[in-house]
Amino acid sequence: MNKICLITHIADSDGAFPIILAHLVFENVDTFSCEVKEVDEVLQPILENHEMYETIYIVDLNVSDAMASTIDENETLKKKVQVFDHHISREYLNKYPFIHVVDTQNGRKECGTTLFYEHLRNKYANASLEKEVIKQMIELVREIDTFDFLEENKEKAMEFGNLYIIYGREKFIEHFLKVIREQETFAFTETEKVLLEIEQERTKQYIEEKLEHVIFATIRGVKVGISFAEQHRSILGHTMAERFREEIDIAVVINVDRSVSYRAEKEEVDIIPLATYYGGGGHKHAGGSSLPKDLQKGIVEHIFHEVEWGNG
Ligand SMILES: [Mn+2]
Repeated sequence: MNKICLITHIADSDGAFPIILAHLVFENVDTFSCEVKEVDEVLQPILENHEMYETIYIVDLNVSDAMASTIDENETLKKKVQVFDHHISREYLNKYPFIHVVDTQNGRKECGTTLFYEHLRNKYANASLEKEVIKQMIELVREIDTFDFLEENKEKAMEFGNLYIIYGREKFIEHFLKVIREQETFAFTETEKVLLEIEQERTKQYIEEKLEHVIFATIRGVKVGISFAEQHRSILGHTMAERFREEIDIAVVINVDRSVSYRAEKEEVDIIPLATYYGGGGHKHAGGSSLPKDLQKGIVEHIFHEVEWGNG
């Protein structure tokens, strides 16, 4: 079989797990991890060398409309590229036959991993995809990614999400690939339990500290709370939206290294218009947008006023 290319989201376990699935099914696979705004840029050179690949998968991410249209005009590429995404703000891209954006199916919220898993199961007969251990783990990824928790799973799913932080992306992939290959069912090891306990306490403190410094503001008529954080952005956003329910409709978490996250809790609130206005998108209650170009340089100039920039 020829080589497979897989581009996934760099941010979380929903981006990492498709890599595990690909390694289980395919012998020869090149993987690329990036942010939403980087997909076109990462994809461009891959398309130029597409002969190398049998299929080019993009999971938990999407291409721009312009890029999709370019692919659509090329008979070879349009058969070779397959996109599996669950960000509803990109649903309009379903007009292209090779793009599959699914937010909810049979009353269940989907994620990049579940969509890719279903595709692989339908297309390739592979015994490891049918193992109980993989089904259990995929459900945990789905719940942590969509916050669509089954009550009996909630704690486990949150802990599984924390394991991604504890292990880090590469180790997480390596470790759980091994677990799937060697085990029949999923359970935390004794060491993981200890690490999770420590991590849980640390996360709690981190979030409480961040919540003490929330900045309240109104942006485009929406009452928001703003926090600067690099870790636990999803849970921080959710906790902020819950804790300050009276004061705000949307929790904004800015990671100056990466992007802006938006979270909401109230049923009637939709974050998509605000996220879209600032060049992003996502789901009704969770989304993101990119940072302005040169933001970090702007911050440095704001602090130091007189700055001469070095090369590189
Ligand atoms: Mn996702």
